[in-house]
Amino acid sequence: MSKTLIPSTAPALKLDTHFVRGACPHDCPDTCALVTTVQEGVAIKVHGNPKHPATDGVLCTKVSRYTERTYHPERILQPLRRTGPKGSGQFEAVSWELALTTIADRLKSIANRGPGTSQAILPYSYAGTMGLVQGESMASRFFNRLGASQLERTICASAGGEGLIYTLGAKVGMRVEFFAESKLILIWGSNAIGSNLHFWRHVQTAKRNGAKVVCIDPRRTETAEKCHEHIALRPGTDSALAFALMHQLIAADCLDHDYIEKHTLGWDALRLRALEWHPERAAEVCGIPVSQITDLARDYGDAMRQGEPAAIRLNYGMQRVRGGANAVRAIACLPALIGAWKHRAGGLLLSSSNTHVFDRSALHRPDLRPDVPCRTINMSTIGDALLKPASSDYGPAIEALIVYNSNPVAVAPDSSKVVQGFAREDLFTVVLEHFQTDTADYADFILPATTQLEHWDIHTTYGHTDIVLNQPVIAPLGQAKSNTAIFRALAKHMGFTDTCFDDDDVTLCRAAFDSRVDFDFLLNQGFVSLPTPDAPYANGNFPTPSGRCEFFSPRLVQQGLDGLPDYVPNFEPANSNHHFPLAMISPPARNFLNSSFVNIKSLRDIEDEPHIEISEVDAAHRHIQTGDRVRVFNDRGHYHCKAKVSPRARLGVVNGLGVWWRKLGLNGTNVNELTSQSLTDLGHAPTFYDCAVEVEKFS
Ligand SMILES: Nc1nc2c(c(=O)[nH]1)N[C@H]1C(S)=C(S)[C@@H](COP(=O)(O)OP(=O)(O)OC[C@H]3O[C@@H](n4cnc5c(=O)[nH]c(N)nc54)[C@H](O)[C@@H]3O)O[C@H]1N2
Ligand SMILES: Nc1nc2c(c(=O)[nH]1)N[C@H]1C(S)=C(S)[C@@H](COP(=O)(O)OP(=O)(O)OC[C@H]3O[C@@H](n4cnc5c(=O)[nH]c(N)nc54)[C@H](O)[C@@H]3O)O[C@H]1N2
Ligand code: SF4
Ligand SMILES: [Mo]
Repeated sequence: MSKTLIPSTAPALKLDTHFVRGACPHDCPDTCALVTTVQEGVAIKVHGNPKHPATDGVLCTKVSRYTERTYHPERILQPLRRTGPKGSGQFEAVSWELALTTIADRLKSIANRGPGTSQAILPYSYAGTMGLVQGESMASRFFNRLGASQLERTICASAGGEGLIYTLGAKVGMRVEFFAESKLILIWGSNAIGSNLHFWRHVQTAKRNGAKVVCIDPRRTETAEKCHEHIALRPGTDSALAFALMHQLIAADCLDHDYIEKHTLGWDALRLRALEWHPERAAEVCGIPVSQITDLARDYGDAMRQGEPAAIRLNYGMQRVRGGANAVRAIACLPALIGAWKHRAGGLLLSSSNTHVFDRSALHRPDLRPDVPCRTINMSTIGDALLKPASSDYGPAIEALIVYNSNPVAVAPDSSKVVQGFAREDLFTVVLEHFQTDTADYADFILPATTQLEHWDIHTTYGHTDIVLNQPVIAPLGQAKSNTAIFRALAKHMGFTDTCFDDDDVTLCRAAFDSRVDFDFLLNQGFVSLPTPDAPYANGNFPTPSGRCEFFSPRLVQQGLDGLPDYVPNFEPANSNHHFPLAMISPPARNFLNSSFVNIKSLRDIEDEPHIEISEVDAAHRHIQTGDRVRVFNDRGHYHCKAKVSPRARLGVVNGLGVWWRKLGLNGTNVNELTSQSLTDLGHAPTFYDCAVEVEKFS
């Protein structure tokens, strides 16, 4: 991590050097504001914008090397057509005209069969870029106009998101900068140093001012190491811990009765449920000492007694299990119990993404959809979806798949099914990409997409509250086109005459917030901070139907579900009696971003080789030593990697850091060969970290 001030500390610059303001496109809560140095038309260095408080001139290692990504020798810079079998990665260069005409003809042949047949076409995209314009603007318009199947975008955050919305009402929480003033910080299901670096800065300030910091994570991460206390619970047991904390708060009467009375719903019912959770019971479930629970409850309660702010940085790592949404619901009740929200440095932050809502309809144009019912396909079960035949329930089999901003063959669970689906000879697949990823290997056509240095975009964030603009730094390399340009061109080839397919990218950037944002100001400064309340729930005003923090959710009852949060055990509770006795979690490697950057050699070298961390005891049982090649397996498949006997792994849990490209793995697979397509309690999200395995030495 290097802090660079521009231009004061920059070396002597040539006359034709200039700087362009931008935004980091990646799926990361920090949404940094960038400044790129351009020399003689070449982007030579990407820095953090020192004027943007949330970025503070600092970027993570990955993105400070962004020019390596843009100018990478393996960038795809012309349209490619498949020449070998699917998955073989053999392609030939073709012209844009040939690619677009062939793709449009194929899509038309599906769409023109009759009403609703376009549902055999599926877009598949996620957050390769978080930009509102290169994300879903022109692409959504295109698929809406076409009447394609809709994609339920659940692969990351929808369980926790739902949990939060049913409890607090929206993805709005504490402002990240106020963590610097907190006196007790719980970092819960988050490896902040690895994946939320700019939040960690505020933690360091708080620590210097005497705050106590506790990390709740099965893995002893680089973050956990630097906290005062690390609670290494078993994966998927967070709600048990939350209930035991409530139990202790009740027992010690460390409750803000006034806040509970005025601003919450369902306390009597929640109280009874919490009283079932003696710390001893939770300790057993979580696999941690009772004292860690009672000490944490004491600290949390003391914060209230002493009028000091207690804050929770919850993150998505703890909701990738069967009970992910229930766990978020239980944890999101805690701040209200002690009235922590009354202080701007107290409360909780999971996501800030609802703080400034952009004009989705203006960008996506759902009004373009034909007036016929349309199905939705869940991206998290793409393996099963691709393998399903036509039926009256399901509708037509998927015949065409258009992938952009995502690498599903590497990142979606239960890869062997995903690969089987992508390998279908009768499936027509188009992939818009920078690189020949595992997914691109299965494409009929690969279309070369621009990187963030080559296109316009506008960004909201889920970790702070500013809006950041991205201006192009250089012209598109080779024949690359932005996603918007590709979908505009496809629309023309389909014969779509709607004028919205003429909108250019600056028009789209402006449409996202319309008059709410002064676009000239944004152009000049690169980011804008719109007014947001310092303490959103200090006086209640929760954006739930009741206006209260809903411990008990009448909306869930209406759906036939439990109105209260509960402990929902994992689908695959690994234990020593089990066939597959180890629980595997697969959190991100620090120098990759999901599967992005795995092909950047300088970053891959830091991450070494695909590996699994295993505790000393579990390794000894299996005669495994660091450096051994191991086979990690369950009924779904097997994954070969190197073992690291490591204090980062707790007893009974192995950490298979992700998400490597399959083709760079030791046996052509990655961790998702082992994960399942089972979905979470709410939000239909994947359960990546609810996965039982066995590990053996490979000989
Ligand atoms: N460097 C880097 N940064 C990233 C990413 C990346 O790949 N690399 N990915 C980005 C994306 S898409 C996202 S969604 C975020 C993800 O970042 P986070 O929301 O922080 O989620 P994860 O990194 O999945 O997991 C965070 C921590 O949760 C722990 N964990 C796993 N299971 C459990 C559990 O059951 N309970 C608890 N309490 N903890 C658990 C993991 O060990 C991990 O250390 O980060 C973003 N930032
Ligand atoms: N086992 C396991 N699996 C996981 C996770 C885990 O923790 N463990 N994490 C999950 C999470 S949280 C997430 S969010 C998903 C992420 O899954 P994805 O959203 O698929 O993220 P990436 O793997 O980064 O792949 C994004 C792709 O988009 C491409 N791309 C970037 N910008 C552009 C652009 O402007 N145009 C086009 N056309 N392409 C672009 C990149 O080159 C990259 O190949 O993975 C999930 N998978
Ligand atoms: S990945 Fe995150 S920390 Fe790194 S530059 Fe982008 S927004 Fe900042
Ligand atoms: Mo994610």
